[in-house]
This record gives sequence, structure tokens and C-alpha cells, in this order.
Amino acid sequence: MKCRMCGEKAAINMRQHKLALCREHYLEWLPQQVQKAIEHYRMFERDERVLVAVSGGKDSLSLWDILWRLGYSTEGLYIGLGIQGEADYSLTSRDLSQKFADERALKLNVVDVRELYGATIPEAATISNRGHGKPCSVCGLVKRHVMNRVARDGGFGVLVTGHNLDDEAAVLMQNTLHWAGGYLVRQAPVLLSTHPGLARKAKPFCRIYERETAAYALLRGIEYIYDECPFAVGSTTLYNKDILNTMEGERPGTKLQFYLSFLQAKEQGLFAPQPPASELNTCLTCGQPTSAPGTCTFCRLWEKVRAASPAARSAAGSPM
Ligand code: Q46
Ligand code: ZN
Ligand code: ZN
Repeated sequence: MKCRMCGEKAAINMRQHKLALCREHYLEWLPQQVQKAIEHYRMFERDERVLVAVSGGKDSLSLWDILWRLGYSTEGLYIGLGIQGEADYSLTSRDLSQKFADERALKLNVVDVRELYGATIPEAATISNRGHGKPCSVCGLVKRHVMNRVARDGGFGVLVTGHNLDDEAAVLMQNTLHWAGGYLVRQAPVLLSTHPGLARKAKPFCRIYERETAAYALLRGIEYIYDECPFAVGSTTLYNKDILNTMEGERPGTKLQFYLSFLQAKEQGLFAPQPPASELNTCLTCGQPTSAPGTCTFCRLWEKVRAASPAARSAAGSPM
């Protein structure tokens, strides 16, 4: 297989795009695709400061590398969840994120959940008894809160995450199987701020296949954590990804078409519009936007954890 641009040996063949490229041309091509998506979905402008949520994995580190090379003003945010697993998942992912940032003289903001709030994510999930034995709902809640707080306090124009096409298609499949209207309405490449305390969020990799981000990380020589979070094993998302990969294997382009057709249907008004911003309240404890009046779910979670754990109580008073 030869590179379409120069005729040299191809490093990647993308059947879904009918395109094979050598290393050099692939490393040029992918950032161009990302820039196109940023402009097409109006994710952010050249002069906006961008906060990149990084996990130490191939997607978020490749995304940060690309935005940096495209000349955007970026900082990283790593959230230490305190998840161990076989290779001490959290520690390894933190070290790799820090190494990545140091090599490029970029700033990495680190928030360690245990240091700040007094319990790791698995501990908080057990104490609060949320999520029926899996810490993912607590994890998602804490990550959303911390990402938004750091973006808002740091004066960033936008918060970006490394979600790729495979992630988006898997979530879309789940939401479609349940006809989860509320989630379908909110699933988008860019979520505008609907409250002064809410950061704009964007997913510049939403049209990029997971295989393409992995190829970018490998060809660029980015060191990343290969292991998934141990709690991801057996998840519905991975199950949906497997099914979509089977379909993609037989019909290249299926995932992209599924996702893009969904966005198009939304543009054509298939789903009801989002509720107006005025429906959001401000949490009395932390000041972040919350759907119900009073204290937000995040603050209520930690109140419960603190009531049950002396370690968490001594961390009280930390910034929410
Ligand atoms: S939610 Fe669940 Fe992920 Fe958190 S606990 Fe791991 S698998 S990291 S995206
Ligand atoms: Zn080439
Ligand atoms: Zn709150």
C-alpha cells in the first residue's frame, strides 16, 4: 500500500476514507482534520485559551499535542481519581501526563481528588452507596464538577476532551436503543455555556476514529497508558464499541455515517430544542450551576462522605 500524497510506503490505510498515508503525511493530515472540525462546529477561536482534560491515554494526549502544534494556547488538566488496578492506573496515567507536558514545556494542572476532598473515587462511591457497586457515576459527577471549576476559575474560553468517534458512536447507540431523548438532545460536538458558571465544552476528535488517534500517538512517539480504567471492563460502552467495530469491519464508514447522520437529523429539527438557560440554578455551597435549587449533587455527595469518614472531614474546607 502506497501513500496517496508521495507514493512512499503507507503507514496507515483508512478504508473508511479510501485513503492510505505515510507517516509524514498522516501526521500532517490528522491535525488538518481536527482544525476543520474546530471551525466547522465553531468550537473555539484562535485567541481563546483552551483547557484540555487529559487522562494519560492516547486520545487526550494526542489531542493536546495536535492543539499545541496548531498553535492554540493550551493548558492540561489531570484529575487524580485514586483508581489502582493492576498497573496503578491513576499513578501511571498522572506520570505520563506530566512527562508529556514537561517535554513540551506546557502547564499541567493537577487536581488530586483524595488530597482535596479526603476520599478516592472508589472510596467515595462505596461510602455514598451510589452507582450500585461501580464508581462510574460518582466518577463522572466529580470529573464534570472539577473540569468545570478549573475552566471557570482559570478563565479558560473552552474545555476540550479527547472523546473520539468510537466513543460518540457507542454513546449514540446506547441513547438510541433507549430513545433517551434528553441525552440525544445534549450529545453534540460542542456544548455552549447556558449559565455564567458553566464552561463551553468541545470534542475536537468527534469525527476521528479511535484507530486514527492511536496511530497518531504511535507515529508521533507519544507515550501513553495502554490500559483502560479497570472499571471500564465489561461496560456497556465497550460492548457497543465491539458491535460497531464488527459492522465497521464489514462496511467501512458505518460509524462515521451513523454519527454524522445523527448530527444532520438534529440540525433538521428531529429533536426538541434544549430547555432555556434560565432553568439552571446556582448551588448555595459551591456556586456551580445545578438543575435543582439548593445544594448541587456534587456537594451533597461530599457532605455524605464527610459525615461517614474522618479522613474526608479533615479535608473539609478545601475549595469546592
Ligand atoms: S467513569 Fe468509570 Fe471511566 Fe471513572 S471509574 Fe473508570 S471507567 S474512569 S471514563
Ligand atoms: Zn506520503
Ligand atoms: Zn455545589
